[in-house]
Amino acid sequence: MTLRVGIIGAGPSGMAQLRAFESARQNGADIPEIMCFEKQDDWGGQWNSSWRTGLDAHGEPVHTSMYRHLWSNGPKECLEFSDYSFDEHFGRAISSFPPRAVLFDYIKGRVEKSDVRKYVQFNTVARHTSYNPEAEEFTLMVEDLATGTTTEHVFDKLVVSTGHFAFPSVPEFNGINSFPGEVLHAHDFRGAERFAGKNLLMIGSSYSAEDIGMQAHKMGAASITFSYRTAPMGFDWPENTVERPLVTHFEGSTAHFSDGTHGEFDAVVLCTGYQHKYPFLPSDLTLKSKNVLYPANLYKGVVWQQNTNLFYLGAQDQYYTFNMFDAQAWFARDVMTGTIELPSLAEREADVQLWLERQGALPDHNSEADFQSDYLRELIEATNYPPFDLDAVSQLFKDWMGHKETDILGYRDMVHRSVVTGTMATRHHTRWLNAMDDSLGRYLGGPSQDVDTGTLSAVTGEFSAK
Ligand code: FAD
Ligand code: NA7
Repeated sequence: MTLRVGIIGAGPSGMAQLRAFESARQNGADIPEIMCFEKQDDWGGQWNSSWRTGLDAHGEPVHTSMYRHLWSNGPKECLEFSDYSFDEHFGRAISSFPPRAVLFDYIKGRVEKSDVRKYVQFNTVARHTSYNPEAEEFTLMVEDLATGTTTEHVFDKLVVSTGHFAFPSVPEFNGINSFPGEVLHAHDFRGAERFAGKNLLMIGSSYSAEDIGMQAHKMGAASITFSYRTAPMGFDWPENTVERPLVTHFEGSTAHFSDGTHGEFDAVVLCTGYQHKYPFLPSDLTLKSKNVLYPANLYKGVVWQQNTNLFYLGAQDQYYTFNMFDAQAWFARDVMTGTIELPSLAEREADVQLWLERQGALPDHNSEADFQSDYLRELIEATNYPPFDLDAVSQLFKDWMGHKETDILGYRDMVHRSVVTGTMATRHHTRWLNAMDDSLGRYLGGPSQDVDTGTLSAVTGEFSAK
């Protein structure tokens, strides 16, 4: 009987799984029966952004956490598909840090060129899964959100690619319930325009805090205060930005910090991360993890240890994104079809332990990038995913992190070289700080319509303010 594969979620990870099978088909292989379920009306996951917050038109939790004016927070050269380059998609060189719409266009371009959309049922949410160990089959119940009709499907292999940045982690702070201004989690942030002239408190010290804080600066916030739990980010912030240790409590619009300082704020954005949440899975198949580079219980970061018919894609914290999902999808495909034979549970456990020990000893961000590069190396070496120079990408990550240290507002103006095509990125026509139109047309269009009058960028010092 033909293998039956179910894929839940058609974000970049689910799209990678579809592409992996398509690539095998193009190489002459027989491929399984595939069904992919996507609760939104289009693919692209986080990149298929929405103005909505809370519940969507069907009463489902809104998935995306992306927002207006979101530009890539890492060089595009670090996430480039090795079988579909930026040059191939755009027909010319572009800059290294494109806005959301441009990256969305890129990931859609690859799958639109293959005939894989037919596998995806849109507006269809996974509701419930059970596993029959005797038959070695999953039964997945899905709901067609347009009609409310539920149906059951039986699969030999199940791929969970629903992402893990959609269900916010929202801690409690004493007195926050009487804070008179706006309090929101980063998941519900859609644009910083309304923070112009406001004093803003951001709790958290990772990517969301940094980016939303600097968006607010870009849009004219009066001041930005970051409150950290473990360690400050320590960038060379603009003058209106400070870092404080954790909030101890709120009194009205005043936040008190653990170093004894306090401040008055108009709005609070909780940039406190996300929960892994898989409400359609039984507890014995559910990944429970923090946002880490190597979640326990997944062999090669992909295969569920106690049931090797279950696969998770994109479940780790991400330096690499699109190309890592590819490496995982190619690996998962080959395990599913038997091309890769899995070792025993004890051997898999020993392998996971080695990675966990190494993860536990990572001293800094540079070693984290190397760690994830080595992880990709293992996956790619095991499959026929087109290899690319992972050491060179690791170096790109380190250059990027160095640029952020030098100039947190200017690192996106830097250019990097593709390891896939050797093409050097072009400088964008408008510096990030002054780019106020993040549309695809504007990005690909001509010279600046924006008044390019920002502060001189320390990284890209060659620009002169006009
Ligand atoms: P997602 O993109 O989250 O896609 C999961 C899909 O599963 C969604 O389409 C969702 O609708 C669907 N789904 C969920 N539950 C169900 C269900 N029960 N039934 C059916 N379908 C379901 N990465 C970068 O490379 N560069 C960036 O600049 C960048 N910025 C980011 C900014 C933010 C605010 C966030 C949150 C993430 C950012 N990322 C960035 C990382 C991003 O997570 C990845 O790029 C990528 O989107 C992950 O792909 P995924 O398919 O694993 O998950
Ligand atoms: P991350 O990277 O998971 O970071 C979460 C942050 O939230 C991190 O700084 C945490 O501090 C902080 N946090 C978590 N819980 C608390 C509490 N209770 N109090 C204070 N601070 C807390 O999530 P992001 O949203 O920044 O990034 C996720 C993705 O979105 C990422 O891939 C980006 O590309 C965009 P800690 O350091 O653990 O003390």
